[in-house]
Amino acid sequence: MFELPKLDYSKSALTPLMSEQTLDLHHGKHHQTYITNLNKFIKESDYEKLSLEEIIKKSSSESKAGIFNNASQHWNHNLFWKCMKPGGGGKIPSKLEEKIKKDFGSIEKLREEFISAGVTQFGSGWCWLSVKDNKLVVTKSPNAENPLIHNMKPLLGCDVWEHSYYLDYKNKRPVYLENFFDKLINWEFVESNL
Ligand code: MN3
Repeated sequence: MFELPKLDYSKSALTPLMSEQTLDLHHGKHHQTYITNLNKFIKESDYEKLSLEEIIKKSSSESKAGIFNNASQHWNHNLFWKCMKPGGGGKIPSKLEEKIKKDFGSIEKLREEFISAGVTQFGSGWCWLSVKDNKLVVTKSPNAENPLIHNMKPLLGCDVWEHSYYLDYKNKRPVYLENFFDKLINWEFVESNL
């Protein structure tokens, strides 16, 4: 049985960039619902004994949409909560900074590509910084889809479903993404995923 992970910060700790009300609903209701559904779908099936990543890959290859969507969203949100911290953004640790400069040219270029991926994801989805064949890449994905199924290892993910920003930013998804990148990212955590 999968369980809702605790946040590493209080629900009010990211205010005003991400409000307590948003975290209450997003973590307490939306994320919990994915977990409740996942547990229900895999109960007494051959998925029950697999790890979350194994469930994502198997359900993707078998086109089991119900299992895939809920398993992938559980994984995505686990990453998302850890990618943020109070007083985030700012200086990127040196090992990750060097890798970003090597693969993107500059931090500014990564910022531009990452925000653009999130802004241009039509409808619900995610934008990502991942490693593919040893190189850092920015991608976007619709709905629950996760870079893992395309043989990438996500280091950083931002949720651009409306439930992630609408209470705090209304329709201004670009401002949400700028604040996420500049003031919320836990770069030490992102580097630890390298
Ligand atoms: Mn979400």
